[in-house]
Formats: sequence, structure tokens, C-alpha cells
Amino acid sequence: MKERIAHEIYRRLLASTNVLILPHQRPDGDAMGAATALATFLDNHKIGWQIWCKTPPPSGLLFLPHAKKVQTDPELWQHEKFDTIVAVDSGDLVYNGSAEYLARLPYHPTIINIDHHPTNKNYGDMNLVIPTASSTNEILYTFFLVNREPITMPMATSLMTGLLTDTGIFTNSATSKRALSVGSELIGRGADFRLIKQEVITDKSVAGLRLWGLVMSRLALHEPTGIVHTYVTHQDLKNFAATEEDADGIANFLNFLEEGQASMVLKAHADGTIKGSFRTTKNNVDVSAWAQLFGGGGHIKAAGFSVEGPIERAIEHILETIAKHKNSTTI
Ligand SMILES: [Mn+2]
Repeated sequence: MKERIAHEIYRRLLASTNVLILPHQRPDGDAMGAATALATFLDNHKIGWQIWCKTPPPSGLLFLPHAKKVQTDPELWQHEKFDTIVAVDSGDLVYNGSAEYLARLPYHPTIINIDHHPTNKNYGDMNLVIPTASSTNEILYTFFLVNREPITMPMATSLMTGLLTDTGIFTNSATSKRALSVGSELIGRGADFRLIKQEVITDKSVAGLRLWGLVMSRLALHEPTGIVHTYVTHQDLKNFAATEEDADGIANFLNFLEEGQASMVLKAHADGTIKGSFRTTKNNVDVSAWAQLFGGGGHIKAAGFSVEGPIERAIEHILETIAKHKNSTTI
């Protein structure tokens, strides 16, 4: 733990009067866990805060403390003045979804960056970035610990949610001795594992699983790169009366795949953009290097990017580009 910066951030937060917490857009359990743990901590110190996110949190994460108070209206940036801004689980502020609003602020709040993405650009005035951490919530747990801040039961539930979701419930490569021991500590501090399990793990619908069936039936192995790929379109969601949340988790599930070198799931959105996710469990593959070929980023074993459609052309373009760069992106 970078103790000095952890103390500095702690002092800065406690000296603030109004803190804006920024989980990344399309927030996952790690982003929402971190944002809500921080909100509860600030609440305990009677410090004003807001959570703003470019897109609303998925319904499955609304059980988290304060999650229903997340604001998505950009008006908030003009209506309130913040002395401190904390971005969590965000490699950069464009990915976070706040860059354009921050650029337009007529004043300069202190920006705190708490994250575990190796591609993090250290964009904050204070950066607590630990790429070896399983999750932003593992960092936050240690942050509270080194500052002797009591971790209350609601905070433990928030932190545990991020830890569980980013480790694929302690199955993916982010799972470490440290992650497991923090998990054990959080259970000891009253994290509501039963609630998290019910809301986050047991979250599949019939419509969603039928959609998964279609997406799985499209799996194909690209021999030159060893990438097993598939896709889901906006029209698929409509056909199955499924939501975007139903399609979440497919990329993570493909971590259980034995064949190939890595998996890729492409999601074609209604606006024509395509979001891609890479996952790998192989030692010699760095998917963040692949994602960076398309302006994306992430972790060595899990990364994401954006490309233009249509889907068939995107698949071809991505696979060809990676095949061409294979030597320079292999560990
Ligand atoms: Mn994370």
C-alpha cells in the first residue's frame, strides 16, 4: 500500500465540504462498490457528497447502500460546487465519462484517482493506483485500514461486492492470497454475503439465458490468433426482450473456456458503435495490449475497447489487426 498518498487522500477527503464521487459509466460491481463505500464513509463523517455517473447503475446493484441516490443528470455539474472529485475504477476520465464535464468546470477541484487498471493514466492530483490489486475495492479496504477508519457493515457489503465481481467470485486471475484474505476480513466485518449472492450472483433471467444461448451458438475459433469470438446485437436484445444487463457477464463466463488463447465478445449498440471485451486465462497473453491497438485498455487478463460497425467488418478488422501484431503483443 502506498501509505503516504493514502494518508494524504484521507486528510483531503476529511477537509472537504462537498465531494463528487465518479464511478465509471456503465458501472460494474467494483465501480459501484467503491463509490458507495466512499459515500458511506463520507456520510459517517458528515461530509457532503454526491455520486454522479454518466449512465445509471444496473438494477442488480441498487441494493448497495446509497446506490439509489446516484445522479445521472449533467445539470449537477453546474448546480453544485465540489471541492474534491474522486474517480474510482477508471483508467482515464474519458472512460469514466466525466472528461467533458470536468473540462468545462470554471474552477479547479482536487481530483483523486483510485484505481487498479495497469493502463491508468495517473490523471489525478492525487493518485492511488495499484495495478496488482484485484479490485478498486481491495485498494479501498486497505485505504480505510491504514487510516484506521472503522469499516462499518454497509461499507463492508459495498467493498465485498467489488471484490467478488472483479475476481469472478474468486475464480479469475485477479484472485490472489490478498484478495481472499480481504474477503475473509470483510465477512468478519459483517459484509452481507447472502444479499450480495442474491442480487449479484443469482441474477439471470429466462430471457437473458435464451439470449446467452444465441450468443454461445455463434462462438467461433479464429485459428491464426487463437481468439474465440462471438457477438450480440441491439436487435438480438429486442428479439429476446432482453436488456443490456442480460448480456453482461457473457465475457466473464467465457473465462471458463478451455480452448483457444483468449475470448472476445462484441456488443453492437443502437448508435452503431461496437464495444468489445477480451478475456484470457493464458499466461502468455496480454489482452490489454490487444485492446490498446483499438484505443482501449484494461487489465492483462481482461480488457475492453470500442470500434465502429458494422459487426462483420469489425470482427474481420480486429482479428486481422491482432494477427498482424501478434508477435509484439505476446508476452
Ligand atoms: Mn475494477
